[in-house]
Amino acid sequence: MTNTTATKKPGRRKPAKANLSKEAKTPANAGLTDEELVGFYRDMIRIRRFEERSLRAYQQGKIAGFLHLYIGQESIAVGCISLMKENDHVITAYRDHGHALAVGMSMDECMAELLGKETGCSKGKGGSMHYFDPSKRFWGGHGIVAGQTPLGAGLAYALKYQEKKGCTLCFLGDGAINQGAFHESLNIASLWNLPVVYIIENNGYSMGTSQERSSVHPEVGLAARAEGYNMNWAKINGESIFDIREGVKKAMDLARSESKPSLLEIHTYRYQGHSIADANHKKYRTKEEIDDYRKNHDPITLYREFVLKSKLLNEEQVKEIDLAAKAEAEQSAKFAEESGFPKEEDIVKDVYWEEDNPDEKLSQGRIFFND
Ligand SMILES: Cc1ncc(C[n+]2csc(CCOP(=O)(O)OP(=O)(O)O)c2C)c(N)n1
Ligand SMILES: [Mg+2]
Repeated sequence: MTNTTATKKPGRRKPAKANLSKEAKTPANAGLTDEELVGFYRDMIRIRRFEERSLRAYQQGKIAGFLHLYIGQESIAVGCISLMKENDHVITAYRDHGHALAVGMSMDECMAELLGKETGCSKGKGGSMHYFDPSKRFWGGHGIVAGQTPLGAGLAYALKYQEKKGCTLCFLGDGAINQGAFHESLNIASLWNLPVVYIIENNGYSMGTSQERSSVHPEVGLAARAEGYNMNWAKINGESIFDIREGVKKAMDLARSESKPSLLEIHTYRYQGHSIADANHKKYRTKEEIDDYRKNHDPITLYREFVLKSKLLNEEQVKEIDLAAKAEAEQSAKFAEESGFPKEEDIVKDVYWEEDNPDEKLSQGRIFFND
């Protein structure tokens, strides 16, 4: 058998440099109000400042367990979630702080969750990887790589079953794309025409493994795997919030109007290690690579240049937004520290819905061993 691809190593291609002034005029963005445009800046900065403060809390020994930071990827959560309407849902993996703040969860409840406090969004029992807020149609925060992808298909199935015009945004990392559950989800989503938009946040690494070393990568990109499932796909430059909105809106419209799924790949980068416990992240990538992204491709820096250039904000106002985000993050750390830990007797509460609602129990099985 001749293998024509063996010598090719296309790897992860960096997309062309973003031109935000031009991209702001594309159909998904042209109608945005000044308030909305400024709001994107505020939302991205709030996520970054919240996470920087959470990093400090971790270093101070206040957070137990994992802390996966989203710093560098903020444009994706903010851009995609800004397109959500009333019947749309969102679900993601463990790198979930950005998505949670973007759907409108408060810094207080998010920081308290990191510290394991009862005022946290998951009552202190979920931690960094398991933020939830069903009232905002935010279904987590999942620690099993690709575990959220069949759930994303299920949320979309529910929409279709209930004949609601909506869609589900299901985020995953580039490392999740080789999981069997993900491929089963793509198959069933396409076979049953489910309104789900799968969004690969391609930050180039799965823990310490570069994407080139873990995934067969067609020249056109990872999302092209959707071809095998007869599914719509696209590759998007994550350094531009406008490019993100333009590409994602098309997929969301397709899901809402024709109940068709999509697979999108958004190129991005994480500056921190896989988690804060990943102290060796400069060993599997170069300092130059990190510096290049920070200097030339950072989505917040590029967006700040855009708002200044288009005179939406002046330097002073930009600084004010930043200071307000820092103050809010600081206040959330205080709130979290002053909150109490969950009570011992509540340990099995909120674990199984049926345990907390025995009168509405549908199943007959035993829930706990000592029942
Ligand atoms: C099924 C499963 N296998 C392995 C792990 C351990 N693990 C946690 S995160 C991770 C890497 C995932 O990388 P990626 O999907 O690119 O997401 P990113 O961390 O870059 O956001 C691995 C292998 C896990 N949590 N679940
Ligand atoms: Mg990754």
